[in-house]
Amino acid sequence: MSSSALHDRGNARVRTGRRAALVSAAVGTVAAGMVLALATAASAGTTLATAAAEKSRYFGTAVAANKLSDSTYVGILNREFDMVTPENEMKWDATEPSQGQFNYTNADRIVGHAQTNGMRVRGHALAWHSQQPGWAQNLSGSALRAAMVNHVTQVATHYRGKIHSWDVVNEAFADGGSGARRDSNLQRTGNDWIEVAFRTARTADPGAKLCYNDYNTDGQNAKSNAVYAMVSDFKARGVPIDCVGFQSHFNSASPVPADYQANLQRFANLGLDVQITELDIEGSGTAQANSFASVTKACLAVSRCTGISVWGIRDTDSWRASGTPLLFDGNGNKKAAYTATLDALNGGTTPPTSAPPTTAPPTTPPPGTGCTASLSLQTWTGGFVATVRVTAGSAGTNGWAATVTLPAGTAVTNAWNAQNSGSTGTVRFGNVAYNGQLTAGQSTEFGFQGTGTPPSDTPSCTAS
Ligand code: 9MR
Repeated sequence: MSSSALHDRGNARVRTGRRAALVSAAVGTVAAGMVLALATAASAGTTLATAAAEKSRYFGTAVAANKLSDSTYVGILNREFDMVTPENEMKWDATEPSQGQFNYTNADRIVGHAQTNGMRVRGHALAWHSQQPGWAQNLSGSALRAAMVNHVTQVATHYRGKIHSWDVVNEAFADGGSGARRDSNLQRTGNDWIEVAFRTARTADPGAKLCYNDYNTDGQNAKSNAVYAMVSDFKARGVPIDCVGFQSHFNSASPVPADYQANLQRFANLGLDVQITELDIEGSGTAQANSFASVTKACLAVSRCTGISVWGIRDTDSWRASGTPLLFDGNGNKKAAYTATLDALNGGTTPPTSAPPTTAPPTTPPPGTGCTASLSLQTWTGGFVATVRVTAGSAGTNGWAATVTLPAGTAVTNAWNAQNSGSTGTVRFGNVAYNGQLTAGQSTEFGFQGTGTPPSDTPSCTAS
């Protein structure tokens, strides 16, 4: 595949999503003349990840390695999310505390947890003025430039094949009306430091989408205009950039801008993906819920807005816990903001979960034996990403497995929304907890990344 085709591979991604929600309605008239309607939304998502997947998007969260031993935290993480961003563990100070000495212990724990549970990973962040180790803070000029290039190469190579998207450069523009680059030791190495970081990351991991990520760029303003100009220039000159991340940290002094969707759209129109990368909104109750809903709807309205990540799970996990800016309270209970976000993902109001008393309960389809699978590919020299669409037969599924035959020399490096057995030869991908049950005709997608020659045969599918 040509490099321009690779850079545009987001266009080729399967975006058909699942079929629109299958809604069966039973209308009954009771003696009192009251009409009751029962709606069972067979394919409305009941978690953030499944609801987002219905719209061919991911729903992610920042994760802290030291919370992976907290069972409440992990329970919510595994149930609700299909993308994780290490909150601090992949930053320069964490991964290269001494020059040339790399430590991946905590980041590897998060990546391992994601892989075990069928989630993907947003890498954060390769080059940033903040959270640099002391030795890098004391470097300048060509020594710092060389250290930055080596850091990007080493970290992106370590995680090659395991990262959905990398925040290659974070927060490189100044706040306020100047539209200037932020002054930093990296900026003082020369204005080309950003494109050098992107080219270096592409070489190290050609399968990852490469993002520029920033805050206060969520509406049209001097800062986002400056980022827009840089991205336009990169696209024009062929600098490898695939996505722009909008952090979306909001509070009463900095609310969701009225032109949020328009701003996402103008970046998408440059021919790259946009992602909401660090969403949190201080507040409570209905006002907070409405803001989360509007952000979610804005992403769904922009076809190249490929996913939303919140910046933590419970309010108490937040970097600004006092603002209670997240979707779960400190006890792990769903807040109004959660329900509003889920409803927005489902494109309306969540249907009732229990039937009115005069109507028959929804029936669970009996276990069936049929499903089919289809394969679509994005390829580059030496590697590929495969998307497999599993569709249930007339009996529906309680679980499924798709089997893919790989050419000799080909290996799976990472899978999401499925768990693989083996990585070479004949590889079986089984459903994960949240996507095994499909109603008749319903589809779900999983993916995997591999090195070598992509598979060419249609996967086989078995249902249980
Ligand atoms: O949430 C992160 C917090 O734990 C760290 O102390 C802080 C240090 O800079 O970084 C926080 O995450 C930031 C992210 O990496 C980049 N965008 C802003 C986030 C909130 O400050």
